Amino acid sequence: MTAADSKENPLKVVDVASVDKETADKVLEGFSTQGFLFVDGHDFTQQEVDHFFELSETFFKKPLEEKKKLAIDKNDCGYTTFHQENLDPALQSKGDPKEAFNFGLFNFVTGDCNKDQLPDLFKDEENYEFIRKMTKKLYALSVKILELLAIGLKIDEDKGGKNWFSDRHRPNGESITSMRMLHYPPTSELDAEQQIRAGAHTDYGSITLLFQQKGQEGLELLSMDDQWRAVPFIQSNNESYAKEGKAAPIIVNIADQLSYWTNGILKSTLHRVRLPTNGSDRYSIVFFFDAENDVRLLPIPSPLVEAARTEDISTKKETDFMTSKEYSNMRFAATYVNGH
Ligand SMILES: O=C(O)CCC(=O)C(=O)O
Ligand SMILES: [Fe+2]
Repeated sequence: MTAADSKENPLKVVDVASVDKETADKVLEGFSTQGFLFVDGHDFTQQEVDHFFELSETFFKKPLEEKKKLAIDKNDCGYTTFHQENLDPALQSKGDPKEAFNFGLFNFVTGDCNKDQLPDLFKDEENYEFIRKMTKKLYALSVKILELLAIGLKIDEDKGGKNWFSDRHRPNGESITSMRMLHYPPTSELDAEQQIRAGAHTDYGSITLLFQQKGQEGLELLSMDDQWRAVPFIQSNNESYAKEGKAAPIIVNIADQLSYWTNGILKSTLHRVRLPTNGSDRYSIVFFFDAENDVRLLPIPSPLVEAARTEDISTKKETDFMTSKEYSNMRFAATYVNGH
């Protein structure tokens, strides 16, 4: 058995129900070591998560031709089909055997997104209302995590304190934040050799939130001892959460821009999706949260981040620092065409 086949959970579980120093320290500890955490004490119910996945399955079961009509556009919204993306071109010559639907152009005040490009299924009044609700909850949880990080990094109160990051991820700001439904069909329907379903990669933006379902695991990360480890589906340690109908803990990871911005204190960890041959379908839902496009990646007023700086910035002007948009353009150019 390799490390990747172990069912043991390699990640810490942190309950973020309250935003305080103790929680912030735990969040910082997890993100500055493995770069991934299970977040519990969130606001999602199991019913909501199940319904979200039902909508995703209903969409992906539609005929390929119908889905292809919604092909991904310049805003990174829409459908990408099998082998269209390649997260690890060095190892995966054919591209990833997966399909995806991206939502974007969000306004998190209203929860609205790129409605014009959505399939009728998601435009349906009730379904659209539901998607808006989920979008707002994803934003709220992401902001909470950024607040905890700002507290953990000891950002000065008079420099913005716990709001330092969230002020740069405002609900109606323009950003490339996207929400993505993913489908990995069983390998028997594709090339039986292709066990790697999303090649090894790191995400681009600030943080990523990910839902995977029980019995459909497959996410693996490169652990601190350089071994691939599976991230299992876990239930909450807090029994009252299940009684209240809360969903299981959610996977959250740090992405490249936030790692870069914090001088590497927060770790952006390589991960991939590997599925057994002849297994079942896998569906996952991912929220890639990014800073506003125009935000400059200026030095973060944190003693911890300052202490980790290796470059002399004393002669740098404000405009010498990249904007969030410039950073992501640089990353997109370095890898592949669409997606995170
Ligand atoms: O499907 C998953 O579990 C992970 C997908 C992923 O890492 C990504 O799309 O960036
Ligand atoms: Fe990823």
